[in-house]
Amino acid sequence: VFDPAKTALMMIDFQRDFVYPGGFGESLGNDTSLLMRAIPPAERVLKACREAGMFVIHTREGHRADLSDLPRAKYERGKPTLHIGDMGSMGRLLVRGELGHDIVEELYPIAGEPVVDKPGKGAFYATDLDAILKMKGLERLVFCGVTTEVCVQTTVREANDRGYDAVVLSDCVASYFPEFQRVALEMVKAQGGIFGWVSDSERFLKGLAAATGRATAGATA
Ligand code: C5J
Repeated sequence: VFDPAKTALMMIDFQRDFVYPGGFGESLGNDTSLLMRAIPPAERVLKACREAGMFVIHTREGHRADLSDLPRAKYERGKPTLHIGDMGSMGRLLVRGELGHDIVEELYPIAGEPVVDKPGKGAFYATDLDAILKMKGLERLVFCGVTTEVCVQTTVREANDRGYDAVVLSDCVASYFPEFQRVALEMVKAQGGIFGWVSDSERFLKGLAAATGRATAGATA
């Protein structure tokens, strides 16, 4: 049971650079097809949330064109064939304004949906996300996005530390590593939901339909 008026849908980093071949994710040696599986269920959730009038926020991981906000410690991570800022087939990897940095068509933001550009893994770090949520009176966050164990989980932890309830929709998040997908979700909900909990798109859509049905019934009663 939840109040859609106090709940935001968080769409984390559904960027071509992570999801499509030729982007940053593939440059790290990953198979991006595993990430593409999250798109259809996330699309259903996004559509339903829009219809219900829920607040939707999108995030994108990336950097300024001059890379002045890219720490050496991040630039040097992994053993990529290309680094952040290098030219790939969809433009410079993880650089704002490039094709690869932007969100896939199926989940593209519409007017009224803020896009939070973040330099880190967590969406609260060095962004105005907390201010937006507080301004809108939002207390609960529903998570879709990629990747489960990196930017999604980091943001869920940050959210809980800041006093937000967080639920992750298991089929709407994805990892390049099936084992990480499983354990990342286990971690969230272990110990009675140590920093969040886990649901899936079907259960969420049922809950949303019930909540909006109740709201409509209340309004017409
Ligand atoms: C990664 C992300 N995996 N959005 N970023 O580097 O999870």
